[in-house]
Amino acid sequence: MRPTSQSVIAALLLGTAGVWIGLEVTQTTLLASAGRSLALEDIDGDGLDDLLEFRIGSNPYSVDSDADTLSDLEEMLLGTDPLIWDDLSKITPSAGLYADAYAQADSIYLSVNLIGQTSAVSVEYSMARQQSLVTVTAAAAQPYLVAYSETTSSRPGWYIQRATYAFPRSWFESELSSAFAVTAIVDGVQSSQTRMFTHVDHILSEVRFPQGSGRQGSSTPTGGLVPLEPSGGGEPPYPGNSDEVCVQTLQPIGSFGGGRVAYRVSAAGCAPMASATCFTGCSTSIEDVLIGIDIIGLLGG
Ligand SMILES: [Ca+2]
Ligand SMILES: [Ca+2]
Repeated sequence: MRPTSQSVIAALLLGTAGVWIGLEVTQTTLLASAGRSLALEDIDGDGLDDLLEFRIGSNPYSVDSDADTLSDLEEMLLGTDPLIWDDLSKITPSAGLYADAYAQADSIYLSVNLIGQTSAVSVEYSMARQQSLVTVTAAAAQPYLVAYSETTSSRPGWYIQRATYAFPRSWFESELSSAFAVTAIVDGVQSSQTRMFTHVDHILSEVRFPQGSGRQGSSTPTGGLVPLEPSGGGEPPYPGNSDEVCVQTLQPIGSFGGGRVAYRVSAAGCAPMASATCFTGCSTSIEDVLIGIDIIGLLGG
């Protein structure tokens, strides 16, 4: 697997006149059934939490949403789309990393998934906030580990490791923008993924890339805004019932200290994610300025 690197855009919306503005967002609080927390639940047992399946649009009741024999989790690890049938003969096995995040109640859950031919991996976690960058080993992050599993892949000789961490939501609610990076060495190859958070109209949101899966790798600075805590009812939604989003094309226009980078919104809309609900005000965010944290740059990547 090639090492991956991507633009990191976590941010705020800043009006062109220097006045902070926010997109109008209508969000329904996630209502868990009585005594039941959706976080960490995995109804179909495919290794993707129900809320994570909600985030990527896969079917939380099906191990293999597109019935191509690759599980939804393996598709995320291989970089294929869990909603599009793949010809397995054209897929080259490779080591991989997939990291994602969502919020529920007082926690931000970070899901880290690795696939490789050996179970020996090296993982580091980094968190950037407005004024700080902290990098720790997996061992140091242990106090926040809430779930861990090792399973065999459907492909003989390959192994999947999953770790889920719960961090205090207050760490992120108190920051105007923040970012996570997960760096792993699997089968001797380094790869990294980032998740980027911001507040939109006081709602903690994530800057995600089109396709809803969060899979990146392109240097094209195109991002979308999604509430970090999925909207919807108390039950995991069916495919197609996606979050509210605002897909934006961002042009870098300047850098500041602490890894902060300013981007101009040159285009905005929801056409790339037709199944999603567009943020109110998305189309009028053109010419807004976002301030992101380039965590990969801070890490010297
Ligand atoms: Ca699942
Ligand atoms: Ca599949």
